[in-house]
Amino acid sequence: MIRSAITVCLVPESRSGPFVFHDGLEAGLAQAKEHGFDAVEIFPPHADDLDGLALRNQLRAHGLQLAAMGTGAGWVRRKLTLTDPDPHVRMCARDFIGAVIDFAGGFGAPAIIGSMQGRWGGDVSREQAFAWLKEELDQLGPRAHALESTLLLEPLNRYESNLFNTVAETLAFLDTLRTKNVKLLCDLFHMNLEEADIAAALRLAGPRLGHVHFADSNRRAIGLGHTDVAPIAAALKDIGYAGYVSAEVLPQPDAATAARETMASFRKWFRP
Ligand code: LER
Ligand code: MN
Repeated sequence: MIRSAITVCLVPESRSGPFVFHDGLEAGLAQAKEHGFDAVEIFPPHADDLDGLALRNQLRAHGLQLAAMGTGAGWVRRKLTLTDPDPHVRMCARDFIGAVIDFAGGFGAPAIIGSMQGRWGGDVSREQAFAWLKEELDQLGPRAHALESTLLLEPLNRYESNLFNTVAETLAFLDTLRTKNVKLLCDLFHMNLEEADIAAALRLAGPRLGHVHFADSNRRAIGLGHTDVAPIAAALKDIGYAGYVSAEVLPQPDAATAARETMASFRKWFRP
């Protein structure tokens, strides 16, 4: 069964980012529950800034699950990436992501590698960037596996990364890894920019799809842009997708409307 999730951002520097709730953990959980979501996706400054026991109690009190946890604050706050030419920076990026893997894994949730993948260019050749990313993911994938969790790799649009922009390119890269524990995160906003056919790309991902960012063409809540959702919902059902569709969207026109519209679309397409 496909389940619903919504984003809670705890990073002040990402206030203008594509996250619905920005008013702290407790308020975010309460609002997620109020709007009927099954789970939250949390974007923390660092895993160490979270209290695992407190989060467990808060999630339980609201009847919510942890869907996934982002690692992008490592880039936003410290400019860490897994493909930086400086080996110390790559090591810090690995540590940052590793801490999120360990924390989220305790909740049965995956960590997300989006902007922490970085990009090639300047002194870093395309081949070198892929080699470094492979090296790092072959360490981080087993770390998630040890916690019976997975790691999520998210293809971004061309303005955010030049490593891979499409599902097909990302799958080809995943095939080169030793670890089989890295799954694909498909963000419908990025896919709207990069894929010729979003539904066909989701079908190509098939069982390797681990998470979906449920965003419309303009990165607003699904229903507030021009994405044709019918073939996307049909593809997710046909491939037997049983993960989350998570609202990683701008809080526009406001957070409550974004949450309400997302939930209305979720019920329309996945709970008719
Ligand atoms: C992260 O999930 C993402 O989609 C990137 O665009 C970073 O904001
Ligand atoms: Mn995303």
